[in-house]
Amino acid sequence: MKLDPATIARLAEHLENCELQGRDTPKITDDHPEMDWDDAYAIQDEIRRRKIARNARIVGFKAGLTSHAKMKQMGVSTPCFGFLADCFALAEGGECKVSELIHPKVEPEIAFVTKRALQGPGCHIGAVLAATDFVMPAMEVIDSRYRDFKFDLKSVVADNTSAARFVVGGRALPVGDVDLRTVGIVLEKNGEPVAFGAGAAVLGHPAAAVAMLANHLGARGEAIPAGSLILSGGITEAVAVQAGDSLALRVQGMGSVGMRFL
Ligand code: 0L1
Ligand code: MG
Repeated sequence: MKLDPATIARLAEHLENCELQGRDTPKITDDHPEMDWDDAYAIQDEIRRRKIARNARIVGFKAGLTSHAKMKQMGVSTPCFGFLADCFALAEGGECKVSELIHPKVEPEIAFVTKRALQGPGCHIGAVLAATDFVMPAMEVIDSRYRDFKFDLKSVVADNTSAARFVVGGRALPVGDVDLRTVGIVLEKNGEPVAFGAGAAVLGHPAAAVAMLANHLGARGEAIPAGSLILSGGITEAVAVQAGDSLALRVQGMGSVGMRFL
């Protein structure tokens, strides 16, 4: 690690305040170009610790930048991982307040809910499918705290991978009842289809993203607990939204999930 504990705590407080106050900031590597991956995840961990200290519950995890479309959109080549707190969750069909956010975008995703703990190293798609209770359609609202989306991957990891809000809905299916590689999705904005894809856009199979997450956590001495909700990553590019927009995600055989931006 290159940053001292006081700097990590200060950067975590700064980024979390930006999140809570809906204001942007230059990317933190501008002032700390020496920052390494351990520093980036330590800042994210400190944000998680701050939320838990205020009685937030950690309900799961997210994988980000798991599709080629997202990697190309963001100019990066590796996935990243973050956590999900209960305060990020929106009701199905509910409202997302744009005034609380900076520049939100929506990603169509497949959510996994685990019935058994998963821990790397050596976690693979088969282990993920065996440990999955059910899968559901999900939309993630990402909201990078970095001004004009100008960031690098370490800054993004420190910023909890732009996590802001999420909604799950539709049909909760046993994972054996759907082929997550070929399942088709349509994302609609104000009734118009704006993005299309299939599950295989996420690392060939969305469960591969969950396996990567388990291996990432295992390398840090952590696991995915039973009962976790995991967002496996955007199947398409993220779609920018503004107040007044209605978004719906339709997933073949799994129903739909929606939300409105106010
Ligand atoms: O969920 C994600 O794919 C996170 C992406 C992080 C970068 C961004 O803000 O687009
Ligand atoms: Mg995402």
